[in-house]
Amino acid sequence: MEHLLETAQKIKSMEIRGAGKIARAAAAELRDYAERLPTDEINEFNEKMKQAAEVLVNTRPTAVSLPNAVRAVMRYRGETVDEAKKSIKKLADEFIANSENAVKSIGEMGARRVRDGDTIMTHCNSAAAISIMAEAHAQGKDISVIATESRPRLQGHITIKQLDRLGIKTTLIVDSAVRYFMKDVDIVIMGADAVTVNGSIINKIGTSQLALAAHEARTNVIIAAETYKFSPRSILGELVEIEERDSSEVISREKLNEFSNVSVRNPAFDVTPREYVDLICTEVGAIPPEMAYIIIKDFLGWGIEEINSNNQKH
Ligand code: RUB
Repeated sequence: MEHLLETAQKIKSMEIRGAGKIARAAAAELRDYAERLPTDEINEFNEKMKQAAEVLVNTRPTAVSLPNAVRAVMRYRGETVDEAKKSIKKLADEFIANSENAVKSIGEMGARRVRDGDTIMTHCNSAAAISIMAEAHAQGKDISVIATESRPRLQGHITIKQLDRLGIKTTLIVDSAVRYFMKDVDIVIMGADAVTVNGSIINKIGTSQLALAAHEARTNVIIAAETYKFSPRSILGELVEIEERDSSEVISREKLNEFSNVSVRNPAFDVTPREYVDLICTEVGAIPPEMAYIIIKDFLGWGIEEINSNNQKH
């Protein structure tokens, strides 16, 4: 359990972060955990796997990719521990490979929407969104990017580092400057932690503000999201839980203690309504947000009964 708890801690503390990476890390951890389990008794093995799955799912509440990845691996079958381990390995490896391919396909599809000379605005750090920018740049399109800092955890610094390595001209701005610069922007490209059945996008706090500014300026907003970021449980009417993180990410405890009447709120994500989103780029096609239901029903491969009987969140 020790290694599994370490991985869980890395996800909690955001050493491993970003919805896609979290999902792949969880799938890999379940596979390796199963491999290490010493028992030959299948019931005990299954029980231990269930506990491990629960530990991983409970690390961060918002990225639906996490329970979806865990679910994909926990569909394993086996009469014996050996069979179960083989099945888990196959499912986890498949999930990871599909996920990596999905990010690549999204890049290829999304790059078609980027024109030569475009200025792109992005928020936070999304591998799927960056895949689009990287592909457009690789195709020889002369693009530049405006990247927000993404307070409080400054994931924008990861983004500018990655774009710089790719040789893409990038401008770093503070989050509150998005509307100021919107007039210079041709297209907004961001990622998602979750997409609900009504086409709402859950992504890093500030995403909805940026989308609102883009909507006002009639600038297109593209969301890059693999199908495993769509929330099956939203079909049942459930809302995606928005993670609220510690106040120390915003202001030091010491500073906060100087005040008597001040509290801090630190939601990590917000919800962008579908009206502000032009297109969601998934690996199975670029869709209008109104079509989220089809992705959940036809591509995620979950039956309603299965969703209903699953007690895990999302
Ligand atoms: C990351 C974030 C990213 C999405 C998509 O939040 O909001 O935009 O997870 O990322 P955090 P990707 O840093 O809190 O995990 O496309 O890499 O899956």
